[in-house]
Amino acid sequence: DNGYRLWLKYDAINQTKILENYREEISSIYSFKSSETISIAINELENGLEGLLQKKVQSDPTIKPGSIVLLKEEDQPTHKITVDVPDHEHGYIIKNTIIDQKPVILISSKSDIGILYGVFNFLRILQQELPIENLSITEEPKIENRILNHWDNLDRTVERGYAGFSLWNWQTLPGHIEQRYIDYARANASIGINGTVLTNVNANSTILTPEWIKKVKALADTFRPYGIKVYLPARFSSPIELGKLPTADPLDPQVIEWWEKKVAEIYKVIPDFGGFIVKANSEGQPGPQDYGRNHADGANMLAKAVAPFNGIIMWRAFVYSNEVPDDRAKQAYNEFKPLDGKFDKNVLVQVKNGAIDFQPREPFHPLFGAMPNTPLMVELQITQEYLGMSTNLAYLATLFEENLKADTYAKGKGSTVGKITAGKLDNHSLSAIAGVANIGNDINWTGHPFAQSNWYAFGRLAWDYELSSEEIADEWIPMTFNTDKASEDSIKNMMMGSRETIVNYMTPLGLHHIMGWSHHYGPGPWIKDKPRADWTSVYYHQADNKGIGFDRTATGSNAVAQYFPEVARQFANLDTCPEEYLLWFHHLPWDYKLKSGDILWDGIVKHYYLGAEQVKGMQNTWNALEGKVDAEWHRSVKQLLAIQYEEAVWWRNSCVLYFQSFSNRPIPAGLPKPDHDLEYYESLEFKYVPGN
Ligand code: BDP
Repeated sequence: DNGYRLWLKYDAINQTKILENYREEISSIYSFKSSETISIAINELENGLEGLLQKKVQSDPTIKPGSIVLLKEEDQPTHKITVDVPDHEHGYIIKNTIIDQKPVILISSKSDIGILYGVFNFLRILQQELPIENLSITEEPKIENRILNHWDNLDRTVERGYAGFSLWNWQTLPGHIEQRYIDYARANASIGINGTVLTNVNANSTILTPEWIKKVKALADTFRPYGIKVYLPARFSSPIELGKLPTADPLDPQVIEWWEKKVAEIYKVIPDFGGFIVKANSEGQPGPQDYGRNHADGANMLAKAVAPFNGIIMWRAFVYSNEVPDDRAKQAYNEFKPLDGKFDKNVLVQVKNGAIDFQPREPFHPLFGAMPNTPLMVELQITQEYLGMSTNLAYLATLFEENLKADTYAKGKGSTVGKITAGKLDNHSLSAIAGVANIGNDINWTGHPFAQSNWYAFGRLAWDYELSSEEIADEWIPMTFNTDKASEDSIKNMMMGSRETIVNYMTPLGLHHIMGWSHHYGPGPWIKDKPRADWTSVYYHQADNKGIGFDRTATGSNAVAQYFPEVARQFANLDTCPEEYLLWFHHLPWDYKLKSGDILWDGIVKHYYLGAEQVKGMQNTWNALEGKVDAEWHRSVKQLLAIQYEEAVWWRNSCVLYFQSFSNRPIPAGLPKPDHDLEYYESLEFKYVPGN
């Protein structure tokens, strides 16, 4: 199995009793009306059931006992049934019921897409080998726009992409539709993703030229029956680059007109175009501040252009400047909070999960809860820019869950990031969530086979941010591996601990941003003296002979004050600050006493050693699964785990030796000494890292 089929494998059910039962219970597929989307749903059922049940289950124009009945709510009366379906257009029910005195499995929704989602859920139930006698499922998405952000460039390289080149073959578009595009749409629909930004936030205005819009249209047409809208990044300076205007000032009438025309041109070709994402005045990207305007001026100008077409603008809050003499972690809040309430109704502010940048662990971004009058959407990174790229096994659902469940206390207890993103805390009807895609043209889509679980998990959490990472693993594992329960359990254990393992050997106890220069691969705690201090490591760890950590309390940058008081107090106080955030918020002496009784230096070192040991543990678990999982997967993951172990040791040795040069303390007794000295680790250089 080369992994191409993702979680939609539909291999035969291996428990005979369950298989027999399913074969008895399911006879045919009935659908009252057809449409492109319903045909897709039927096709999916036919293929899925043939694989899972090892028998052909076909469409039938009459309802039979055991039919799977696909019915829009409006067609229920014709069939003399009334079954409540969710109000949400994309919600659905799956229910055992009786039609014409025949027991059937009914999948019903207000919309065709809802039915397709229901079909995928039904197949998921079978893939998990769950009972189907008493189904009574009601589902609806908690977030309206569930969007992948591709950081794909027009030359098909992918920024921070580690799974090959971009899926979008711009050369042969629009004439040639690759099967991949269809399979991509299908995989996304199976988890409820309903939007995709096709190209990089570090945008190229060429994508907005007529020739390229035709290519985008071809993709939009392909994705539409799967319920997926396309979005594009808007390069703020496009009126200059494409329109030959002297300015891109958002208040300039000519600029406004240029965007209005451009938007009308796009909608003429793609009537359901989703809208734009904008990275402005960030890391060198152009933006409204180039003309003395603010983010709201820029966002609203674009928002007005797309509003007549129901388009939205996702304006990113990932802004920071090395010219601002303040903690980078504070800057987005300082810039955006004063703009709360100043954005047009169809603007969302897109905020990364943490205030720095997709680190293995970050506290939640203080903007969550701080802008009640603006719909905020969280941006999660599915691609593993800072978590070992595609050589490390990291099940990120635990990270996503930690973030979505983080409590901002904006309106008292329970004001979670998930709730804010869903618009439920402040009653915004517009809501969205973004995940920076980890997908490329590798045969298995994601590079590391296990990275498929992160695409899956993002989709599932986008649909229901209250799901737990464990529940999601419980779905994904049986869908992906056709194996026994005990093997599933050990895979799950390995996945559930995998992100914490990486935190241990990369950035334990709240350390952050100490990776290799520019490409972000491997350790680089020694990075200093670069053109921007906020791109160095020493800026973040602040290690010296006395101690280590970034003081973000009142004695330091006071970034804690950006949180609501309950949270601010918790982080600021050493007695209550969770140790996983310790050095994020505090600069502490090397002999500071940790809860374990260890002094800080020993604690740091032990985390690094533990992390590397844990990778060994994963290797052992995986080795024991030989013969229990697909041979190709086994070989591939085994090799990757061996690389990961080397990388874990590389991280461990580099960081321990480097920090030791400040602490001047020995490595605690019983732990082996690194093989080389610090100079050696500092001299290691990597000439080729993908996605840089
Ligand atoms: C950082 C990446 C950089 C992205 C930037 C962003 O290193 O490549 O362009 O974020 O999100 O994580 O805009």
